[in-house]
Amino acid sequence: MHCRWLITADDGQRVHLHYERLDVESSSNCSRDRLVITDGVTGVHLQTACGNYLPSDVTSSNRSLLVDFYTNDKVTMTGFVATYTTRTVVPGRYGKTRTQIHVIIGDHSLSVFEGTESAYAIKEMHMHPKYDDDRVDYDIALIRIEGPMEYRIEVSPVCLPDADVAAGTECVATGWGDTKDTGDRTVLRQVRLPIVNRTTCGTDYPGQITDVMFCAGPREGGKDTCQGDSGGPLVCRTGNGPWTLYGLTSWGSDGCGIRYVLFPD
Ligand SMILES: [Ca+2]
Repeated sequence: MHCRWLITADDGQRVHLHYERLDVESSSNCSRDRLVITDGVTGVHLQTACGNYLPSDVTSSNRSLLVDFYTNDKVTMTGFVATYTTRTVVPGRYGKTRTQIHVIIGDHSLSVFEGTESAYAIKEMHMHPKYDDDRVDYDIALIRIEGPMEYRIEVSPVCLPDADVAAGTECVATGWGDTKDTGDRTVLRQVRLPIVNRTTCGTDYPGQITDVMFCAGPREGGKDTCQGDSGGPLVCRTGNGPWTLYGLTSWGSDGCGIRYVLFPD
């Protein structure tokens, strides 16, 4: 059996779905009975749910939300109860508003549904109050997601530093950004980048490196983050210590793999 509901809000509004109960046959990758939520306008997959765990709330990124319920005739459960509300979009300074984006955790391949992905609506977004568009200072924002996040093998927290990372330390940047045809960008990729001495970086980027930035990457180029990697993490560890988040991919020279990439300090 396949049931479909298309929920459409007025122009400029978003559909917010909240679950009261879920009681659907549990299977790996939800391959049997399942509830599938997609954005009604773009067709972007937002959530697949089965079993008894209450999924997180989900919000459409446009004015409509598509709810598909699939069930075979093998195991019969009581189904699901969900309610929806419509929300007005408040334009933000982020280019996109809070309700136009969602956070996906536990993903690896963007082209394959691996069953490890979970989508979250966004409760709050805070740009750094000192963000400077010209100098690209404080290029960082904080996002609070709706609902609790469960840690598991694909999803774990990262430590935050209490001191600067030393120049020369080999760190790791990750992302789904442009690979300039060096590999498949639909799969999460990583690159090792050494932290660059601040004076060296200031010499190579005269007048552009402020006190709240640092650089990473080999001076000769060849290894870099690229368009689409921005906002992704740069993590470092000392010895066998915990991986710690020191920066986020911010900006670099025109083109990729030419010189260092800059991170907010
Ligand atoms: Ca995937």
